[in-house]
Amino acid sequence: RALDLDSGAVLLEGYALSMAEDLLGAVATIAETAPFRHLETPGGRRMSVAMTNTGRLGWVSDRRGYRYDEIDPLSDRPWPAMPSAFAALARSAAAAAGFEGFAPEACLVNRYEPGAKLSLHQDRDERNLDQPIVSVSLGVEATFLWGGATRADRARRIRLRHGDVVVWGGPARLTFHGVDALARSEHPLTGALRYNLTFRRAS
Ligand code: MD5
Ligand code: FE
Repeated sequence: RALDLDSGAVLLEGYALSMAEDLLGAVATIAETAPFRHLETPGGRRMSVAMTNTGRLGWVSDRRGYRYDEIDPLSDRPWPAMPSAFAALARSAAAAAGFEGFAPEACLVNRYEPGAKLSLHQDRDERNLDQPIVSVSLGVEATFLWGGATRADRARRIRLRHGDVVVWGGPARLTFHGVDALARSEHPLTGALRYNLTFRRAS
């Protein structure tokens, strides 16, 4: 089932369900090379969401700011290569939402433990804002905050469940958004954790 959330955003309910176990297995493999870590914000705060990346580019944050980097600062080596099944899933989901030819360079993997959240923000570190962002939710369900063009706009609350995929493109691309503190809950595949894969074209 495809649901138009707003101009540009399409929720594909359960789109990744049949692949979820394989995706989680691949995430575990990625984390052997590029472990999950709590990045520091430019303001010096530790993010409650733990992150890693796969693909040519990875998103990082530190005292110097936010950026995409080819090198994992923990290992000083390139990020682990993006599994072909990841790129294929992102490409087909984007096409299902009307974005043909999506070829992600970066997959940011977010890991939420109970209480972890993402404050309202815009994703604007990518050079090419014409390309959508594809996000895949796995494990414990979360409440997504879907705001407007300004931080002050009232946010809608959208439940994102295991296997859901959202394609954020067009006018939705710069919408303020966040994730509520994760409730303490259990999922058979991930225990208390939620994972989110976000596929991006960064350059
Ligand atoms: C998450 N991650 O659930 C979300 C999924 C992030 C982040 O927000 O920056 O890592 S991506 C949600 C998203 C991306 C781009 C645009 C919009 C939402 N939007 O217009 O609402 O961990
Ligand atoms: Fe974001």
